[in-house]
Amino acid sequence: MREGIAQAIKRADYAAPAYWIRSVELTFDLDPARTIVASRMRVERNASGNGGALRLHGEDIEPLRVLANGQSVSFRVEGRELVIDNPPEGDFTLEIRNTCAPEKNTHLSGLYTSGGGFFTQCEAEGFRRITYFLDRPDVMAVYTVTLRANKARYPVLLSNGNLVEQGELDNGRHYAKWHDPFPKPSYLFALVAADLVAREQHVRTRSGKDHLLQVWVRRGDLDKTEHAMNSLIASVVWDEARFRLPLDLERFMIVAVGDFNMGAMENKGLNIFNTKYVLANAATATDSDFADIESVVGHEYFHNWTGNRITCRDWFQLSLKEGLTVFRDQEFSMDMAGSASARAVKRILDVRTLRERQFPEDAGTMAHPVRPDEYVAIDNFYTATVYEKGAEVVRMMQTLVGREGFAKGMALYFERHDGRAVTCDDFAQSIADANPGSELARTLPHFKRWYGRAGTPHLTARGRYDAPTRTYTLALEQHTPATPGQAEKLPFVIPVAMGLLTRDGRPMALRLEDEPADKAAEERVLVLDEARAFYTFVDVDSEPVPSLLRHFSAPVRLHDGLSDDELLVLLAHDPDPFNRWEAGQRTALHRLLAAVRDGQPLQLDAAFVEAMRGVLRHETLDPAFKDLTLTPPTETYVAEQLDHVDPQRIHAAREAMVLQLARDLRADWEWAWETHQVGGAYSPDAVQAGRRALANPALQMLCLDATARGDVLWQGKAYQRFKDASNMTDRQGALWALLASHSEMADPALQRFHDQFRDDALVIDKWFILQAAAPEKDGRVFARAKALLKHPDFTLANPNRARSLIRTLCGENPAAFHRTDAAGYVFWAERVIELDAINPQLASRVARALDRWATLAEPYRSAAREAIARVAARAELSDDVREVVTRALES
Ligand code: B3K
Ligand code: ZN
Repeated sequence: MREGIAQAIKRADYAAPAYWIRSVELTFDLDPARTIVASRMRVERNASGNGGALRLHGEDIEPLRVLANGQSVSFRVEGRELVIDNPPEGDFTLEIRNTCAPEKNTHLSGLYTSGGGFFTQCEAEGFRRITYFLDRPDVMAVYTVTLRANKARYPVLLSNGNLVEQGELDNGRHYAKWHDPFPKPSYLFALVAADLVAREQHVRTRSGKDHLLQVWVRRGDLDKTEHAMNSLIASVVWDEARFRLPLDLERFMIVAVGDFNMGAMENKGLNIFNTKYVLANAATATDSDFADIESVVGHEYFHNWTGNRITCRDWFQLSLKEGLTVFRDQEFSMDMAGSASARAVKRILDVRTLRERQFPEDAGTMAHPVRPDEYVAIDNFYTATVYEKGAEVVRMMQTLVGREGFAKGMALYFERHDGRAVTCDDFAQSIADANPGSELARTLPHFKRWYGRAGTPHLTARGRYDAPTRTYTLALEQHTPATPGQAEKLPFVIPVAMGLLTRDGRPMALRLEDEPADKAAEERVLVLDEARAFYTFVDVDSEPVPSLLRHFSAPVRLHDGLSDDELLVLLAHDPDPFNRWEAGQRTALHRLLAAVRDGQPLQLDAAFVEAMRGVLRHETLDPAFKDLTLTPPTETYVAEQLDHVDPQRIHAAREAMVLQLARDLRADWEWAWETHQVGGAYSPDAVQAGRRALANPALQMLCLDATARGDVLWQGKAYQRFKDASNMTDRQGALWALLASHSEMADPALQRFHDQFRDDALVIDKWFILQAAAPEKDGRVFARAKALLKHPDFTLANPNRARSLIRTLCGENPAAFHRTDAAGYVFWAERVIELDAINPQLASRVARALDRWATLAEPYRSAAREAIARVAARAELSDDVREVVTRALES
């Protein structure tokens, strides 16, 4: 545990290092209790620096010996640094031997053990937990790595780059030597030593070069690697086709590990993955698991160019690689999805994530810009803002310069910066410079406010139709609320993709005054770069319904004042499927908010129910799209619309809405269930998955309605489906139907599920998630979650397992978590404290569950604050958790 409160690190203080490390040879004698690391570095003085002491980072490691140019040199350890006050003049060789203790490393940062093997995680600052180094991304070195270990226990020895040598040693040991020709920052270093097996495949890139792809897993898991391998091959092909970016390595490896803090890590040539994003087969993984694997495999692979070849100058620039790479993985998944409606489904899912995770972050105590200005613990800034909002910023650039223009901009970015550590400014400049005359080039300095300013802009739109002149004037206005440390907000550059529809749903030609008649299109992008602007459309024959912010063209909150009738026109006719979905969500949201505000039981009107029936029965809409449209906004999203949040009221309103939709559309759900069954062999493709995405919720609605009426017929059918399902999507769907309808058959089903999958950790994670996510009723879900802490399969030491129960309950089940007796907050505080002693990164993620405490209504608000204060009062806290709770209390 770190001592004292660490200082905030500020972006404005960036200075190039006084020394560079150009190459490093590492030798590891791997031992779980005491690993010896020998490092030999070529150190250069930075010509533009002042020299002085050489300060190397180091944390939780012990120095044994330090030599400079082969001579011993005096050094001291000062806090988390090893300081050499008088290094030799000129360039020199520095040799350091140190030890670390992988089996004691419960932080899972640095070198640690998992399932009997050794694994590393170095981003952001894990390398310093392995050896002393200039552990900062602008120091790029060529690595040569020798691993030595017991051969029987660790038959596979991997590191970055190419295998150059391997052989036997005394005492049952062996070694392998790896060389990575690409200079890289220390955060991309990786090693693996374990008993693993690989699925292998060769691919040929366009230049005719042959590359070896490997997916390494534990023995027994090979039958779950086909999808990851296919996803990797698809990623290689896609990046070459879309951005002309080829695989630059002879071999590319993915290794799965069961204990991992996040999803996966893009180490050069040796990606290390959470098993959750590798292992899948029809029996154990759902359609969305398959989709997630494809996107995470893509994401890490795409980092090879956006992140590894061009990396970040400092950690404030994290979105340079993360925002861009999320954008790339989103585009990849969309291109893989195929049909226009499958693409729209993906876009809707991405926007839903943004609005449910990033919007609250931007409005809460941890609000920060896409390029933050300061941090205490950098691991706290791997956030939805840096990732998802960062991706939206890149997407807006693409919108402003066009798809071709964006590809040209990427090419210029690589031409200018390949092999270097650069900034978000460098990226934006490249895209703009490749597109002179574009709206991006015109607005660039203002556009870059997206990087520097936190907070979600509110975009207000008002239209006025003037029948005599046949004109329609649209007024757009923006306003961004203050965020911590940023009171004043200047206007953002907001691309607003839009169209106009007639009241009977036909698209209108869009011609602004002063534009030639032949320019009229049915969709266009307005670029709002001031606080307010007016756009007058001519030749408008009747009062239109505006369809604004199509495809969610900017990460803003839109207030267009559309009536229910107008939204229903969009729901039925908008050519943009995103806005069609959005219109449906907004009609539902209006009703939920009205019920929450009045505190009256929610009663749906016939018009809404009929509109939903229309969607469900629609002849051409995609089933997955129907499911998204028929699913009301989540409780979290509803809460985000309110200044005083009563989570129990929101829960009651939403439950009532779902129940009425189940009841009033009973016959339609039956039709949906019967007509969307999938026969034949399982495939996770969009067509099959789409059918299941509607059939399973239909089953849930039928169970819900029947159980509420005391009829057990559908519960029986659900149980049967649960037992007989030929794939995990259907099995889990049926189990969820029983849980969500509070059926008495849920418990036997859970028991059976556990018995069947007791040896599959990822499926047992699902078992915990389902129970922690179930809709709360009379406190039963919370009570069960508490009891599950004592289940023999539960452990805080495994991040997936801890998240399955704790984060699901505290972060994703508001009605179970926010209780009038404050027991949820007590549970939260206890878990944060327990976890922090084991794994600060994980603890800090859980701590974020109370980010939005200040908008809670009483009695929740005071009780939440008290729980946060209780955590903050602890003397022993990691920087990670300390930063989160301190910021929470400052609001
Ligand atoms: N770059 C890693 C994330 C590292 C998180 C460190 N706390 C995975 C990714 O974004 O691809
Ligand atoms: Zn990433």
